[in-house]
Amino acid sequence: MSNRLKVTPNDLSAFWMPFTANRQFKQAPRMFVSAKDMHYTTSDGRKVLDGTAGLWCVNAGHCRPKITEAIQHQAAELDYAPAFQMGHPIVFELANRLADIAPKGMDHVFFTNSGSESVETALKMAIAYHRMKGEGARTRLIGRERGYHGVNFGGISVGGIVSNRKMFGTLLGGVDHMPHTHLPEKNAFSKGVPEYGAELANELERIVALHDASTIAAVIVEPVAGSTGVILPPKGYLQKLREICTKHGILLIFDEVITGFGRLGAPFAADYFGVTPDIMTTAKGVSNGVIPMGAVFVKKEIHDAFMTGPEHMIEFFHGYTYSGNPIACAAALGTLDTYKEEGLLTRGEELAPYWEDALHSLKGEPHVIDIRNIGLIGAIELAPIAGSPTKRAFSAFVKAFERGALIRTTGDIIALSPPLIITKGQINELIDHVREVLRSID
Ligand code: PXG
Ligand code: PLP
Repeated sequence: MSNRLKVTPNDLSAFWMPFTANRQFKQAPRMFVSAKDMHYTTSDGRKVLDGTAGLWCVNAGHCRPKITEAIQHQAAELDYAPAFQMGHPIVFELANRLADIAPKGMDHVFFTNSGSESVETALKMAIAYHRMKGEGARTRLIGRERGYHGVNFGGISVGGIVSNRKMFGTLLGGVDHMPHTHLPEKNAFSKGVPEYGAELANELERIVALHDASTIAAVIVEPVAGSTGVILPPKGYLQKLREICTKHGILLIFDEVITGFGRLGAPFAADYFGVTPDIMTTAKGVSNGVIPMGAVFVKKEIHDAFMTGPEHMIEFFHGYTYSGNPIACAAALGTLDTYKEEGLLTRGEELAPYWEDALHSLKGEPHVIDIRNIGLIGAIELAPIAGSPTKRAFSAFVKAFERGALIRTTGDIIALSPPLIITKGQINELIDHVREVLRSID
């Protein structure tokens, strides 16, 4: 047995775990020690089917050879190069490769190391862009209730998840929120995008009327909200948002950290919905989650607005030590190669109907009050235990792990988002685990 398998609870105190019930976890740890394709292996040697692609990021599956080899090779050749005022070849190659698969017109890429950093980058770009164009009063940012845009101050300010905000003071000023689009009384058990709610986009007009368009820099939304429990855009909603933004000169930012790189069965949600934003934030699937990386895609017009002034001057005072880190770039190139060879950026399209049927077969199982799906995303909403919200879903999570499936829960919602290499047989297996779990919990 290797040393990694000998971790005991006594070793667990130093690491303050992110978004985790630390005390509970450390009493009954759940450890993964290796992974391959669709499965993790636990410290007690059990195989666990990955129903969540890690945290929505391992789109090509685990320990894929092209990615591993690319990282190994790069680590031995050029480990790090300064990100500011210096370059290295593969960061340019990667930017071009990404621009090639991006929605038409989104042809410039700024690298970050996470979704949270991509969001901060996009918000700063939006405000600075307007200033570069002589509209320096456009500083307001509009987000949405229940939105998740990472955990940094800009992201939680435009985000709309109460527990991610309430402990952290006054946040950014000048931020408003549109209502979310979760309407279970009208849309419960919808297959794919729901019928009702497109008119909620008109709330943006109300906010514009309140502040005047000349003060608003950008609107940021997740095309499909993931973290908050999978909230889909009603039919026509995103198109409406696009129209209103265009009409008022407001930039539209799609936060595609989850929806990017094939999750919906198209390369990006912008492709899936036929709506092109002005800025698109990504992370996760760009490098298959293997090495931290994020990428912000921007339209030429936005990029070019910065390319003025004396040529020796820095145009955008922003960037990270690890922006375009060579090993992260190698991982991303290996990831793009794998996506291409296996058609993964569109594989979800073929599988989506099968996935939809499998998920909706859970209708009628104990506790289930709604089922939602799109591409290779699914959500099963459970009735909360009276007085103990989140407890029921958390027991489902633990039971599923014990049975051999990794699922994700947020509130009382089970979210599923398997690697895009999942087979039909594995879809059945995953859904059967969930079915048995629902039948076994209180
Ligand atoms: N924007 C969106 C839309 C996201 O989903 C982020 C930004 C932040 O990315 P980083 O890389 O900073 O975590 C995210 C991340 C979950 C879950 O289970 C979702 C995320 C992260 C961790 C867990 O729902 N989304
Ligand atoms: N804090 C200090 C003291 C730093 O010197 C730097 C970067 O040089 C940062 C924070 C930002 O780090 P990063 O570029 O990795 O985001």
